[in-house]
Amino acid sequence: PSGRIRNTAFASKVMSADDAVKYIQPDDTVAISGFASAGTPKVMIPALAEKIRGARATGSNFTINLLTGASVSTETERLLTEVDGIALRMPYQSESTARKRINDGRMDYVDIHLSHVAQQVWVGYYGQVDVAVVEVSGITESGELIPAASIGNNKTWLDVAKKVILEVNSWIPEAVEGMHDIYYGTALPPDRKPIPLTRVQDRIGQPTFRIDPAKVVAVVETNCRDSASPVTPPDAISEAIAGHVLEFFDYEVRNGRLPADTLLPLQAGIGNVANAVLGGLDRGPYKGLTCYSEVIQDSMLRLIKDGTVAHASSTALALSESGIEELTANVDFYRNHITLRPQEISNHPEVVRRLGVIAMNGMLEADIYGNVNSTHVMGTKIMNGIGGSGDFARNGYVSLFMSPSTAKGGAISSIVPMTPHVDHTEHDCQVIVTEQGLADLRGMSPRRRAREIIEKCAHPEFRPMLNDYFTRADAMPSAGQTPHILGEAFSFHQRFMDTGSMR
Ligand code: 0RQ
Repeated sequence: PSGRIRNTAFASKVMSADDAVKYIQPDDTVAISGFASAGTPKVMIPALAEKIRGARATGSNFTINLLTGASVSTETERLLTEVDGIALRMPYQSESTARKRINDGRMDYVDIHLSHVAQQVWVGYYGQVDVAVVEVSGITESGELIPAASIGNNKTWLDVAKKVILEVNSWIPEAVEGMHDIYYGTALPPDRKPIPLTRVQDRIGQPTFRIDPAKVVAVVETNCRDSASPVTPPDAISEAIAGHVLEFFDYEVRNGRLPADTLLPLQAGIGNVANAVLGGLDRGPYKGLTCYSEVIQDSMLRLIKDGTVAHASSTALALSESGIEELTANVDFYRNHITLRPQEISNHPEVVRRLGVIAMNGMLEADIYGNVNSTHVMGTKIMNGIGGSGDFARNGYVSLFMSPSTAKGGAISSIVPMTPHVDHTEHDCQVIVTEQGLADLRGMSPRRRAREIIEKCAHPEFRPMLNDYFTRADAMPSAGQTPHILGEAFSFHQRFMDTGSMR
């Protein structure tokens, strides 16, 4: 065994992935590490996909239920999906092969708030977890596990699984030790206690996972790069959205609702818009900002390096190749500015509310009243999943949703009369931003929200159609508090389905 396994009880369990895979059986519920591109097991999944392929070749049906932190590496999603190896997937995916299987009705997918996963598994909504496969960066002399580049639900998986297979990845710099904060104070009601985290940089747990060595059936050694999260440079639309958001921060500071230099802890979703917003922060007057989010993208490393951000808390790193290089070359520096936590803490409603997080998430579409659809294209086909957006949006100090005003080359308006699927209700969404402008909905009744959203956020091509819909709905005797023409509320979507355009 390599020097990464400093405990003899674990060293005696070292074996190859091909041997370890015997511990995974058909119909098992398998919980794996991995959150965004970081920390997915590297060799057990290919071995499992091969085992499933072999079983299928002999005519037997071999599927597992797969529980993860969030999305896992693209290769992992593909390998298991292509052999039809997954019966049920929970809680998040963002990969085209898996997405297609789900939308074809060939894979069950349960889409839940990321902060809920641990508790729901603890109380048994997903039955017994048979096997956990968890990547770590080392095992200490006393038999505790040093985490890798993401935490996700690993603490829960290690606690609840009947059997545990560890992948010890020596590619991860040893100096990550100490970047993690694993909180062991969570309990189920009625014994739940307040989570003692009052500042982003607080450490409330320990740097390692505890594990009952008797459950560990195999230890597999690897030396594999984490997969990378590609980032493309922000385009004009993302830059415009970012510009509106940064102006909003200035406005809030001028109105005394946000501290001038440091604002409040920021959460930014994944994707180019979020990256553009974060990327724009170092052009502003800010110093010593904090972030309380679920992933750390490349733009964050730059902000930490130049002092714009003092501390970032998340559950995973989601870096590009060059981001991975930067972090690995300077782990000792970043370790003092980054804390990785279990996702039930990084996304915890209690902590998000206490810290006053500024929540900024992407959306597919919003309706004229501010209900937001983040997950279902045309109301039926899943895109990715709700992820952590709901954890932050409902509980944040102020909650922004951002999107280009159109999609698919202008054929789709992302402002519609009524969203055919709702992830975030009008009550969870205070600000909507597109490249057209920013609608500040705080303190507004539904009618005023509709006028504000149409005027500030809708694309000029769609504005007259939306105004026409709202004006006619508002004139109906049945208009009520939130006017709608029910037979027409989804007419934009229907027109797209029929003609390929909402126009
Ligand atoms: O599809 O690439 O096939 O053209 O949706 O759209 O504009 O690239 O936006 O990457 O920011 O993703 C909501 C999906 C936005 C994301 C969503 C099509 C569009 C394109 C992507 P193509 P963009 P983004 C946790 C944060 C939920 C989870 C979450 C998401 C593709 O933000 O998954 O928030 N959110 N996690 O063409 C049909 C529309 C569309 C549309 C866009 N109205 N109808 N298709 N698309 N709008 C919190 C953290 O802390 C990380």
